Amino acid sequence: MNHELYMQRCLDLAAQGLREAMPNPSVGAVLVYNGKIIGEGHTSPYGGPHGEVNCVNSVKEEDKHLIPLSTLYVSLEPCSHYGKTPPCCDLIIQQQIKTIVIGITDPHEKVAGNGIKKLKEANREVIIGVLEKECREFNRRFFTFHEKKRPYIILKWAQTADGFISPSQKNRPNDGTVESKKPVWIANSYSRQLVHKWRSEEMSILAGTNTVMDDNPKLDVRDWTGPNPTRIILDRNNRIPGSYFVKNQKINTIILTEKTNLPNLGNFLFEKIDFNESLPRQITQVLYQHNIQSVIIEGGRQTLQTFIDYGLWDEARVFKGETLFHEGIKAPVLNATAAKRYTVLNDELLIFRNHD
Ligand code: AOF
Ligand code: ZN
Repeated sequence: MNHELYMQRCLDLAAQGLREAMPNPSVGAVLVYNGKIIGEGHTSPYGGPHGEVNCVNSVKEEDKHLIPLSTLYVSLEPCSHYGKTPPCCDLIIQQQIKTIVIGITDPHEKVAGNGIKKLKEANREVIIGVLEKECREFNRRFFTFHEKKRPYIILKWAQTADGFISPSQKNRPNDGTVESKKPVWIANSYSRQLVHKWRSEEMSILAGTNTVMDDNPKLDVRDWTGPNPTRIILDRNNRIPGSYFVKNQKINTIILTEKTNLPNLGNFLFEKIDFNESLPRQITQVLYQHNIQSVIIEGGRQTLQTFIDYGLWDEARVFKGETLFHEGIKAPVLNATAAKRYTVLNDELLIFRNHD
């Protein structure tokens, strides 16, 4: 049996809709009759039909009679509950599909094995755990969110060859005006474009007050296509000026502050947290409440280091450029061994994973 081959096809299909499906998982499904794929699909953008539904609907009229004789491959346990859509299990049972091969069980508390139970109770053959590791890795944001009750956390920074993430203030081309806050680049333009791709893949992006004050970043997706992540900004005393890019109200933004009674304006929200208490837990709790499944943290040093010290991170993506700053703000210290090492033109890119 080519279980792994068809499950891989499910994952390839799911990859076409990962970001759009969030905060739902993206799930691929394939119907195979006698060694031939007669239908395939993946989860539609959030709120739309699930992968199994799209797969069944894709079968040509002349092949419809083959559905009950086919094996259904699906990269996540079919759902058993009424959410925004009816249960996929009911569809599978109604379509008389006899064999279902599942990548991994769904961690969502409303499903969590109930889909498999329902199929077995209907006397269907259920095979579980084909490419399980790969299926978990693919929807790792969704799994982390449901299993750990927090978003998937990605740390990102670029450091110079001598270990700095920004130059000392006196070497910055900055006279205090917004326009003059020109970035001092460490990574090359290809690495920078990759960062925009990464931003388009996550539900939110976080930056601390100092980074916003020093760099006036836009924190949007410009050099890639895809949605802007929700901007999460730390602004304890509400001191970021209204003229700064993060105060532009077109992009969904959550400002974490200590001030009370700040008015929410459309897609611009204020959330109060206690800055005298440890921040990572409180930040991830706010994100959890907003159903935000992932966050990419782009600085500054203090914010990144706090999450590292707290052990609250899943991936760290670190660029090492060729530039030297000699002095400035030191790069965060990460006690982890490099999992993967790449080169992006002349930059080195290290991707660390935190296995807690
Ligand atoms: C599936 N196939 O393609 C996906 C599933 O609100 P709903 O109806 O969209 O349901 C969302 C939940 O369903 C989600 O949290 C997860 O447990 C499951 N997602 N299940 O059978 C799919 N995307
Ligand atoms: Zn479903």
